[in-house]
Amino acid sequence: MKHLKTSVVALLASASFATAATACDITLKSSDTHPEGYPTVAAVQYMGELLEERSNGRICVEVFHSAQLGEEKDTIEQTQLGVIDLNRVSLGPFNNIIEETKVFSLPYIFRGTDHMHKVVDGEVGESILNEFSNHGLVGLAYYDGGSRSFYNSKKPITSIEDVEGLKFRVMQSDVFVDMVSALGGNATPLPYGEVYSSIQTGVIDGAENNWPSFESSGHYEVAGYYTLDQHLIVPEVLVMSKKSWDGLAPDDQELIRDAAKDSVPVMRELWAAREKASEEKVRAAGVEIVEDVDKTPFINAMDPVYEKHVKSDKLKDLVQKIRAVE
Ligand code: GTR
Repeated sequence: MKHLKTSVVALLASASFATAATACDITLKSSDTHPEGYPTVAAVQYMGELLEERSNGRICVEVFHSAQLGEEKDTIEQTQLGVIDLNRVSLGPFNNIIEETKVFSLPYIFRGTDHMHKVVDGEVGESILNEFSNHGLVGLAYYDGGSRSFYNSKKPITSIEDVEGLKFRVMQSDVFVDMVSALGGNATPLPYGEVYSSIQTGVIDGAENNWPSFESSGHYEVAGYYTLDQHLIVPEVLVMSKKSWDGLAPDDQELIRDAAKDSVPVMRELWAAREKASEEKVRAAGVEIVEDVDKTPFINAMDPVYEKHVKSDKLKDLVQKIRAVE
């Protein structure tokens, strides 16, 4: 723990290392939709620091934050093509590409953060990371993505009945479209970067996300009602282009894998701190928070989503294994 704290402090103190990337033999270009300072961005920068140190300055990572390289769906394609080397994304946008990732996008599949950590750190997590290699990618590590809940500009959602007829943006995955439909709402899959203006102009009534994203995106400025129904805990994932990966020596591949894994505990610590800070900021801004919503009707409404998306024996087995993790 002491070691961890020191690492985080070191990371925060060395904000300029990304610019040093130009001196390296290999500079891995990494994408993230979030701004500088967001835990996912800081974690990949930290991974880059480890890599640079352990390769004696040969391998560096340059993080292009704030969607500079594009929206997630497009950057995933670019990563498969080898134009982008590393990509930190939600697992959600992979659902339509890699079937197995759907199990981590099922509403209420995880009982909480501890359960999610145990699952992604265990056999199921490893097996899903391995699936990426059949799709031009290498799965390196899971990061935290908190619990996602609904927010909107119209009214407080105090029960499932309030969802009826509301228009929500979801990430680009059929699982989330069906999830909102099952609750009686209407879902529109949209890129993250279009959500703010879409709420502002009334194209949609709201969206759903965790505290840090709700805050850092500024969505709380245009959607003043947030209901903590916590329907999703979708892990984030750090992937590498298989094209870039295959061009590296096995020893360097190992360095990358290890640096990615070693960034996970640091990320979890940064995440926990940012969740608190974002919550404070949103509350201070006067957003109306519904905390005590009865989740049971939300959970019960999800049966059709499971029926539709958990069809094959493989997915059924994965769901069973996730549930069995204590
Ligand atoms: C965030 C996640 C992003 C992105 C975004 C979204 O929580 O960190 O990777 O997926 O949600 O809703 O598009």
